[in-house]
Amino acid sequence: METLPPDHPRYISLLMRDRLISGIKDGITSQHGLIAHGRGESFDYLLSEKTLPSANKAAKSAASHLALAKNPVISVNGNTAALVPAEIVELSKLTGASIEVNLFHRTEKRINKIISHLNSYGATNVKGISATSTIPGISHERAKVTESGLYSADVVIVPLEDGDRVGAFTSMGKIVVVIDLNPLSRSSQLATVPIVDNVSRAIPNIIHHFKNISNLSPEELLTLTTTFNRDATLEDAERIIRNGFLDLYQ
Ligand code: PTJ
Repeated sequence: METLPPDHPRYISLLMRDRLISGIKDGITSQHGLIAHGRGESFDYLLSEKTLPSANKAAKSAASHLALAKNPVISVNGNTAALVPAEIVELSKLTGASIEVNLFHRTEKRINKIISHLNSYGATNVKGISATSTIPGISHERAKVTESGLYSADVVIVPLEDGDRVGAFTSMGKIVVVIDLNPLSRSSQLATVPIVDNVSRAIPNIIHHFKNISNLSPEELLTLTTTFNRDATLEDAERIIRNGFLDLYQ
């Protein structure tokens, strides 16, 4: 849109659409990304475009995993790069997590454009180009990862992921944090920590929690991760999507 009035009731939603359309024009986002976003929007609408308390707990658990991690990596695709570039860079700097570009519709050209885009927000050493390692059991392009990044990571953050790779990552013994508005997607169902929330709210929320838990001991952080109940989180989101948000207050 030429001018986006901030007082428009659907300002954030329109802003996110604008970012994706710019992402396509700039060669960052794939056209499939628009379809994926529309699917996400419909779930978000049913969640009243708000972060559920259960998703907030999941974001806190994700922050605790990041604080305990030795080699955390944030996987970035064309949608995430267009929607939340500044927030991804902030989370990476705050937590020490690497950023790795990893695409379903992979081209070297698009990877380079995404890296340049993230660099313009202050990122350095974004991985993804020399992806010479392969995730076992994955036959599509998302299998291609860097040895020092996604291959050897102990904790991975994967927004808008596909279920195959989430399953493969967990089989490799990694802690997998999935951000996906669909609690029934295979990605959400297979995640160690499913955050059923919009990536535009989930990443800032992980940042918020990471700052708040920075003075906790490793034992306290571990307790935050072990007391998190992934099944209850998924059930809660599905119940609210099926029954309506007001159900929360009954
Ligand atoms: O950039 P690429 O080539 O890696 O491609 C990225 C897309 C997103 C196109 C690709 O991964 C894809 O096709 O994804 P899917 O299989 O459509 O899955 C997208 C999932 O993310 C769906 O479950 C959506 O509900 C969810 N989703 C969409 N937008 C958001 C979202 N979840 C959180 N925040 C969003 N903004």
